[in-house]
Amino acid sequence: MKVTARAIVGLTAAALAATMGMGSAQAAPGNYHIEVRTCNVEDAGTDSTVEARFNGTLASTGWVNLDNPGDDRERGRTDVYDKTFTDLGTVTSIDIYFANNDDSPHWCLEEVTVRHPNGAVTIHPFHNWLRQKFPKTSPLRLNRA
Ligand SMILES: [Ca+2]
Ligand SMILES: [Ca+2]
Ligand SMILES: [Ca+2]
Repeated sequence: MKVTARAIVGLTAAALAATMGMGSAQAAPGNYHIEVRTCNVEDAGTDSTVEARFNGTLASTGWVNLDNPGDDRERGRTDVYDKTFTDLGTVTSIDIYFANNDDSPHWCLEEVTVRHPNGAVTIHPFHNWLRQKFPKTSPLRLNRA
């Protein structure tokens, strides 16, 4: 009975993959929609340099500079970054490089969310302060909720 049920699940997944035109080949690069929320408390914002590395079940990105035109990471704001990555699978963690430099460096980070090309969303909460440098050799790791 168990074996039968498992076989049906397997078939369904294969049928779904075929329907979506994916097959067994690696999916093409796609858009990852990243939202970075800064807490709404005094001095939460920062002008520090922030880079991120996205680790998925299939691959990791390199370091990605999170810097839009204008002032990123201000108090109570959500910064949106659209990046094209090869298929990462499901993003399981995000590594944060934080320089702790420039104006009002200490940063209160609420969470980071990632919407995958297939529409799935992963949430990476922190709800805490970054008050020190996190170098690339020892970054802050945000696991998936
Ligand atoms: Ca800023
Ligand atoms: Ca900027
Ligand atoms: Ca600050």
